[in-house]
Amino acid sequence: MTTHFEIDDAFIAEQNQQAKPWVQEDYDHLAGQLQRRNVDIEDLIAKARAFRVSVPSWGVGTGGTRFARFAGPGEPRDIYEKLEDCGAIFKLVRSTPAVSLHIPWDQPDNAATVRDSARMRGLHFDAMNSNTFQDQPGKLSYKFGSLTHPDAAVRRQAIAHNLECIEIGKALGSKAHTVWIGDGGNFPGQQHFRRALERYLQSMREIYDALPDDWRLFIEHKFYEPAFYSTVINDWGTSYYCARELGPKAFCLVDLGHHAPNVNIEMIVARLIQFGKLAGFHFNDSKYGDDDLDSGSIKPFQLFLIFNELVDAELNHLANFNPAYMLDQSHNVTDPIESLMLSAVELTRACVQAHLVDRAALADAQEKCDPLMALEALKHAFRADVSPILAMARERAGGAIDPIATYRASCYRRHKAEERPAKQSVAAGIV
Ligand code: RM4
Ligand code: MN
Ligand code: MN
Repeated sequence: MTTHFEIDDAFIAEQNQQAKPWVQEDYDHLAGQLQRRNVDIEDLIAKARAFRVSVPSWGVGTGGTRFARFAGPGEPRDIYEKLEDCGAIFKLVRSTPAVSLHIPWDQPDNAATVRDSARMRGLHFDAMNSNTFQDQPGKLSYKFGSLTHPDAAVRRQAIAHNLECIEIGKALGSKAHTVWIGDGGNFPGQQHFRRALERYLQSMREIYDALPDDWRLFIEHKFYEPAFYSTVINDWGTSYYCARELGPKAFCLVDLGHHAPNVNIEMIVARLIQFGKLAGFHFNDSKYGDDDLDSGSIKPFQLFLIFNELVDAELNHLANFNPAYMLDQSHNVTDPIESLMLSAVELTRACVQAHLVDRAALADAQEKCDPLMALEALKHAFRADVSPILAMARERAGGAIDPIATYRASCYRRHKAEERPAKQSVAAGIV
């Protein structure tokens, strides 16, 4: 039997020893600065330690574009190896204890074994994701749609697949199911808009009815791709309408890449919070479309503004506010483990910065119609470098002060390259 390389806690602690003195110095300095703002740095450490974001199983493999996929060494070849990589991420950053699975990409051969393999690493399962945007061998084609296909037999097949995902999720201990469909049209006239949406609701009702009482159903909208003219669940308004039609267990999931450029996403988030229908997020970043770039890499201020809404809702104890945080990224040119770790760190950063906002000053500026000071209240928090807080929070939780340096020093990827000889693959697209 091959032994599988793991990054052990002693190695992390040893690496931390080297970085600890400067972190402590920066931390002490920041603590003093924050004190002048009447902020206790330990409160922010607590916020950083409480932050959780789930890792997508599909994110640990190298992604790809429509043109090519450049596979990296030691890529995970099955769900167990994906869990190994998720375990390594969790060990180093400590904020990612849950994994979101995609079926059939992660079709478990044996649910109990998969569950044990996760548990062994301190991992559990977050929302399930169905896939009716790709054909499966021997099955009816989704070329012209799935849950909204004109042919009832295709719709039935797509519904059955979603029900199967829920069954798998039950066996794995998941509590939510995310539905994203690629259904739509490439040409004007191709699809009857109203009829397609009616069919969507009909199909989703069956999925909703199969949902256990303590589960939630997440509806994910996206304005284009793979359909390039129209999509059935194109925006948050349509998603909200459907969630309301379906019932109290249905919510709207916001994937940051699924909006037209320059759309005010933080405002969409605020609206969904206000209406008690925010499911949570697929975090990523983008410049042009559904680029699936690393969180915080392109528009860190937007990310901060989104967290500003989330923290505001949290502090106000709003009803139905329990967002699920997940990453949904495609790593084409980086080591996916490194990208996922940094993304988790960037999300924690935005969360901590948002907690730093002087909300009394912000409210005061808003009431006094003082836009400059309102912006300044936000910018003051956004400009703060909270890195020492993030590093210290990780270290106290047993993680790495510098996750990337520790990961590289461990030679994890080289070990995995030896353990996992690559399968021949020339496929484009996300794996
Ligand atoms: C879609 C959407 C879904 C994800 C697939 C792979 O654009 O973001 O959430 O599961 O991509
Ligand atoms: Mn997504
Ligand atoms: Mn997407």
